[in-house]
Amino acid sequence: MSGRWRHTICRACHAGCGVLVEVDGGQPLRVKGDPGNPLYRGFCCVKGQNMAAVQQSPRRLLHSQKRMPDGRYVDIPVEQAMDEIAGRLKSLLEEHGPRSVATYSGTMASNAGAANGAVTTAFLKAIGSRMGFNSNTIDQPGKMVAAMLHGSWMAPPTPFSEANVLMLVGANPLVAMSGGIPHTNPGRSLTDALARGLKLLVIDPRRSETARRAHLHVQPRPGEDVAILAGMLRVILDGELTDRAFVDANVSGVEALREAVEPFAPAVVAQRADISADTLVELARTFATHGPGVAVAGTGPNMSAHTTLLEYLLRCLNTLCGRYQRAGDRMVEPPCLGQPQSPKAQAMPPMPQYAYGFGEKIRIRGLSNSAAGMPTAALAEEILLAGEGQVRVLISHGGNPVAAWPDQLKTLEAFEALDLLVQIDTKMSATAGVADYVIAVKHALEVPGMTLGQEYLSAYAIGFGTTAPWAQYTEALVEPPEGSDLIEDWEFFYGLAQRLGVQLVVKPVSFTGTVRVEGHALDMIEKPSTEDLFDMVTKNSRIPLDEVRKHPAGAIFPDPPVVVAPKDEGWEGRLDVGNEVMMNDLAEVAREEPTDIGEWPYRMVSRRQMNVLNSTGCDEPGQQRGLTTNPAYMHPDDIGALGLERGALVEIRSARAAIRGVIEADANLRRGLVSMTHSWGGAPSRDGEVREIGANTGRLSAVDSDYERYTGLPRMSNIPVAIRKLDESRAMS
Ligand SMILES: Nc1nc2c(c(=O)[nH]1)N[C@H]1C(S)=C(S)[C@@H](COP(=O)(O)OP(=O)(O)OC[C@H]3O[C@@H](n4cnc5c(=O)[nH]c(N)nc54)[C@H](O)[C@@H]3O)O[C@H]1N2
Ligand SMILES: Nc1nc2c(c(=O)[nH]1)N[C@H]1C(S)=C(S)[C@@H](COP(=O)(O)OP(=O)(O)OC[C@H]3O[C@@H](n4cnc5c(=O)[nH]c(N)nc54)[C@H](O)[C@@H]3O)O[C@H]1N2
Ligand code: SF4
Ligand SMILES: [Mo]
Repeated sequence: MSGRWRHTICRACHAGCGVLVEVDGGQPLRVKGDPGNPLYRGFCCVKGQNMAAVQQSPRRLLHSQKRMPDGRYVDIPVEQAMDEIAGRLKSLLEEHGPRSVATYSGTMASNAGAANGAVTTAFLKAIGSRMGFNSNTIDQPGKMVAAMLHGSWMAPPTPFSEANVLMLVGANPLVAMSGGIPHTNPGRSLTDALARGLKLLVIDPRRSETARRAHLHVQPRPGEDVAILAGMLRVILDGELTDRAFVDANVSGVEALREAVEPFAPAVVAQRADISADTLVELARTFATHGPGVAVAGTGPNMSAHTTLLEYLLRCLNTLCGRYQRAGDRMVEPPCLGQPQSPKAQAMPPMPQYAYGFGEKIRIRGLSNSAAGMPTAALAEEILLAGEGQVRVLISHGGNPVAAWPDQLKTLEAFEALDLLVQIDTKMSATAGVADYVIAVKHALEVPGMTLGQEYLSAYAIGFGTTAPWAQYTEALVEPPEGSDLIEDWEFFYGLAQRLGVQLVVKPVSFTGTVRVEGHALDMIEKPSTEDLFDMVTKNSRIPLDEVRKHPAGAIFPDPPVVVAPKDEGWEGRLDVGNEVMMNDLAEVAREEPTDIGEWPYRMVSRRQMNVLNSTGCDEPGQQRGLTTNPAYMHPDDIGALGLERGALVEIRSARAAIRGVIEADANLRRGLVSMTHSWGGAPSRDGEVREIGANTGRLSAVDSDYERYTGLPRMSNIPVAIRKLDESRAMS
């Protein structure tokens, strides 16, 4: 390796690949995979490869921006911006109280800086606001809520490296680096696993990149996943295919579940989901009898209504089949930079009081905090509703609400009504374009990084994470561009706290919540460094950060090993597969009538693409590969039946709103669908530029009419739509 190549962590998505970057004269030239990396094994996707270009992108913000009364944005020194914002915050806090100030942390908040989350949390606490929102509740919030209703096994689920069967419900880890297959080079991981005999089952209305490698790919109607899982559970219970010993010792509620899945006979489910009854039985039998292994769901089915019920039934499936590590098993991915864990082969019983309806209430549709966090999908309405408690200030960082939140028109209306909108970003994103201030921040290569956030993935949900205790630290490798005036997200919150005269206390990160950790009061006069913060959030970690710092290429830290302890003497905790609220919801689903297609003959379904991360990268030529829009993919026969052709301009209309789309063919789709990536495009005023900037599918969702009652998550996939050809010459004017 030439001296110019340096090891670093890619921070262009959550996967944290260990990569190599060529640095010359203080500038990054190229980024590539690290063939010597034992876990990522040379992997680096197009987003990672483009990191050097993004660092030098002409579209990058090098100075913070202030919006002038005429709508123009002008450069403003960041210290002055913080003075002005703190001044306005102070008077708003005095007049309206802490609840009037909300923060929103998006995907890049944690991807880009490992200390950002802890400081944002500390800031809210210091000013006394509980209005911290993040992207979790517009993602797969049912995962956390279901865990509280079902209970959690206090040791990990079956690790991927030991799985004989894997079932993916609407997840596409080969592209998303998300659940199901380790995010550490998923392609290679899957190839190896298939070679050792893993059976892969995929349920997805699209023959996704991952589905193409499955033994059994079921291509149902979208939105019928709850019925499919209930049908599988019925087959498993009827056939006595459960792990009897495990269930007898650790599970309650089996009879209630048996009764609740009764209406989901294979023939009934087959009819609803438009699959064959034999296939459903095969799915269930294969999953139950080819263990160990796990079942995992992704965003598609979570966003197609019933996120909590879906995730609850998935937990029931894994639990009835006993898909957890047992006493004496070695934990494959114990935390390194996170707090130590002591896994035990026993059930943490349900805590329904912490599932939903607790903590901070919002004034919208009876929603409140949940195990997944505050309901982001209702924040726009909370901003719009006048009266005591109204949110008047939003500080958004590492996220892009105008592009990513469901119901774009509502979001825009709300942001218009805010007293103050601050967007912390690297670019003039869709949200930056409507903000009062845009705080310009450093690029990942200009700041230190560490893999603490990646460790969270295995704690996030069953089937996430990787196969080894991996940790890496990287220093800042290049200086910010000359003449720029940039900070990090956390420095903005620190700067405000300083000016408001409040004390910040930062806590080490614990993923289980079972470890009590002491906070660290920051010096509010001498600003700490990012390195200082890294030390604070990793204090008492299983592997000291200083040890990890000695291995710039990253390393696996197996010692000391962490082994699952036996059940405590007299422990009585049980996992519950018969939660009453969930069983009632299931009964409701059983009673659902097939929806009348009426004026909405197609269904809009979500998908992700490798070259962009949500809205990040859509505008980067190095990632676009010539495709500057997010096409509206349809089955070729549907395109023909509509009298359209590839490249045609269409209007896609839901009951809520309409967007424009550019038609593209995809024979991997079921008929009757439009499959599009989210977070492209701009506000309605830019609809004419659909071929240049894409279209915003979020606009098709309605946050207030079709949403889940526990988390507020609206329908963001499987949205009924109509499609109509547009006259190009008129549409573009
Ligand atoms: N219709 C539909 N809507 C969806 C989804 C869907 O599948 N369908 N998916 C949902 C999901 S799962 C999620 S998680 C959300 C995502 O929601 P968000 O996290 O709100 O959206 P992103 O597009 O990821 O926002 C990233 C922002 O960070 C900025 N950025 C890039 N690099 C940096 C950096 O280094 N520092 C900082 N501070 N900012 C940076 C980008 O310019 C961009 O503005 O979207 C949701 N919306
Ligand atoms: N390259 C890249 N990676 C990403 C992201 C990105 O934007 N780009 N985003 C990141 C984020 S924020 C997240 S949350 C994860 C998400 O990771 P995943 O959940 O794996 O997301 P997708 O790749 O969109 O896969 C969702 C699949 O669900 C299918 N689907 C849609 N509707 C339904 C339905 O009703 N039922 C079923 N069974 N399937 C359905 C879609 O066809 C699609 O194949 O990915 C992360 N990784
Ligand atoms: S998957 Fe791509 S973007 Fe994500 S960390 Fe790895 S190289 Fe970077
Ligand atoms: Mo997400």
